[in-house]
Amino acid sequence: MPYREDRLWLQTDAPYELKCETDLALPPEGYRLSCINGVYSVASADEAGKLYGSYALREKILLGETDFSVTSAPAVSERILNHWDNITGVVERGYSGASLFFQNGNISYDPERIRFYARLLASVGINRICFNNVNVTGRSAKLITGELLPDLAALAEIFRPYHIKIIVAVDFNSPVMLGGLPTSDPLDEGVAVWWRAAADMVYAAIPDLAGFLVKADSEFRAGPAALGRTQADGANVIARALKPHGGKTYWRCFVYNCEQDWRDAQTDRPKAAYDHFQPLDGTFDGNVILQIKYGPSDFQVREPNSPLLGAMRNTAQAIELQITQEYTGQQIDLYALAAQWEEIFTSPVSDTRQTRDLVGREIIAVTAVANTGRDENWTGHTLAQANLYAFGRFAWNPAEKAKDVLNDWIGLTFGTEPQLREPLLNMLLTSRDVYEKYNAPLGVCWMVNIHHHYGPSPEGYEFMKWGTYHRASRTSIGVDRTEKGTGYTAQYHPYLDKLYSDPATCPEEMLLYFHRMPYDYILKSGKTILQHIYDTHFEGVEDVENYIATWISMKPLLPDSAYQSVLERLRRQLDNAKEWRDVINTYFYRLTEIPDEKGRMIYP
Ligand code: GCV
Repeated sequence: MPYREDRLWLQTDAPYELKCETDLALPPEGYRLSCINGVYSVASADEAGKLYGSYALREKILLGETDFSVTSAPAVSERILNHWDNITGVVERGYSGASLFFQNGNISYDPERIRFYARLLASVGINRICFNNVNVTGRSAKLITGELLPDLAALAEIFRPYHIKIIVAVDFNSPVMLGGLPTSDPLDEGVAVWWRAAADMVYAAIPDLAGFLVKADSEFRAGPAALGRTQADGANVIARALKPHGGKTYWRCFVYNCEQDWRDAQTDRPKAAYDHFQPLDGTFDGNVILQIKYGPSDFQVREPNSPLLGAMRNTAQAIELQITQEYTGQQIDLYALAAQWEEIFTSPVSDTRQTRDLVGREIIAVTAVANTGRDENWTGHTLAQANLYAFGRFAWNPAEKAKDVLNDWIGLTFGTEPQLREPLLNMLLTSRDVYEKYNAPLGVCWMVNIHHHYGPSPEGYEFMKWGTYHRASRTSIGVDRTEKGTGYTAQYHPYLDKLYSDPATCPEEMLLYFHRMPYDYILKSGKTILQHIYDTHFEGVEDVENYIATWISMKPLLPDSAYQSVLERLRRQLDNAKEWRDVINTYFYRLTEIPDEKGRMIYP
C-alpha cells in the first residue's frame, strides 16, 4: 500500500541553517533553542536532545512562530508506543489496515515506510516501541528465539538512529512453550536459568533493548497466580534475567476475573487491579515497571482515574493510554483523545489532589496502544493522526493543554489559515464530549456491542462473564461502589472516597459509575437523569450534523483526498450517532415508560 508523507505533521524539512552545541548542564534528552542573526541553534547534553531540539525548531518554523528562546526536557523518561500487532499481520483492535511490521507469520515490512515511521515517532519524542501484541500468540512467542531474532534486530536497527528502543512482548509461559521445561513457576531455579539464557541471547542481538512486556494472569494468559505465586514473583524472575543488561520488565496490571458470574454483585471488576497489586508494593525489583491502565475498567469513554495510580510509593509505575479507538469510535467517529488525556493528567489520583503526583516520582513511563497501520493515511481516519501526535506531546509533558497540542497539529498538517484552523480546532476539542453524548450515559460504561465494541447494545455485556454490569431496572441504574455497595471507593484517598461517595459531590459525568440512582434523580441542570439521557442523545446527533456542515464549508481550504475521506467518515459517524440515539432512548423508554418531555421521536 502506498503511503503519504505530505499529509502528516512531519512534512519535508524547511531549509534552514542550524548550529548544534553541547551543553552538559541540560537534562538528558532536553534541548535549548535560539535564533541569533538568522542562525538557529540547538544546544543539548546528548544526541537525543539534539534530535528533539531539531524537530522542535522545525515545528516552530513551519508554524510561523517567531520566539525561539525555548528550553524543554521530557517530564517522563520512557514514552512508549505499544503495538497490538499479531505476527499474522492482523492488528488486535486495529482500525488502520494491516500491521506495519508483520505479515503471514513473519517480520515483513517496507523499510522506507518504517524509517519514515521511526522519524515520525521521534519527531514527537516517542522513545520506546513494542511491535508485537501483549496477547502473544502463534509464532510471535518466538521473537526472542534464534528463529526470529535476526529479523527483529534488523527492525531495531531502523529505529536506533531515532533514539527509539525496542520492547518485546513475551509469553509468561515461554519456559514451557519455548524451552520445553515442565513448569514456568517463577520460583523454580530451572525457570530462572531459562529466562537468563533467553535474555542473554536477545541482548547479544539487540544490546540496547529496553526490556520485556508481559500480560500475565489476564484474559486467559498464563501467569504466576495460576501457579500459586504472586505478581511480584512473576515480574521479578524476568527482571532479574534482564538486569545485567540494563533491561526492564514492563508488567501489566490488567488482572481481573474475566469469568465472573453476573449474579455475583459483590465482585466488582474496577477493584481488581488495586486488590492484586497494591498489597505487593515494595516487593517488586527496581527494574520492574507496573503498567496500569488509566481507568479501572478498560479504556472507556468515561471512568475515574485508576486508584492504583500513585498508590504504590515503592514501585515504578507506567500509565497506559489507548490511542487506537477501541471504545471511542474505532477511527470512524471523530474523537480527539487529547481532551480526555488532559482531563486524566489533571484529575486527582488516589493519594493526593495534586496532579503533579500523577507524573511525579512514581510515574516514570507513559505508554499507549498505537493507532497506526498500513492504510495510506496511517490511521484510517485522517484526523486520528492528531491522536498519535498528541500522545507524543502529552508523554513528553503531561501538563500540556489539549487546545495547544491540537492547534499545533492542525497548523503543521493543514496550514495556519485561521478560517480552517479555528473551526477544525473546535471540532477536535468538542469531539470527545459529542461522542460521550450519544454513548453510554453518565459513566455507566459497557453499552457497546460485544466483542468488536462498535455501536450500541445496552445489555450486550449485562449477562456475560466479563464483570461489566450496569444492572438497569425499571426504576434505577448503576452500581453502588461506595462502602454501602461494593466498597470500591475505599481504594481511593479519603478525600476522593468522600467526594465520590456522595451523589451530591460526585462529578456528575461519573454519577452512574459510582452510584445506583433512580431515573427521576434531579441533576444540577435541573433535569432528571432520564431526561438528561434523552436530551444528550438527541444533541449528539445534531452535533455530528453540525460537524458535517462545518467540514463541507471548509472544502476549499482542504486537500481533496483528506476532505473526501474525512467526509465519508463523518457520514458514517452520523449513522452511528443515530443508531446510539435510537437504541439507547428506546431502551430507557421501554424500561421506564416515561416519555420525552419534548415529545421527540423515541421508537416504542
Ligand atoms: C490486547 C481489552 C481489549 C483486548 C486487549 C485487552 C488488554 O480487553 O478488548 O483486545 O487485549 O484489553 O488490554 O490486554
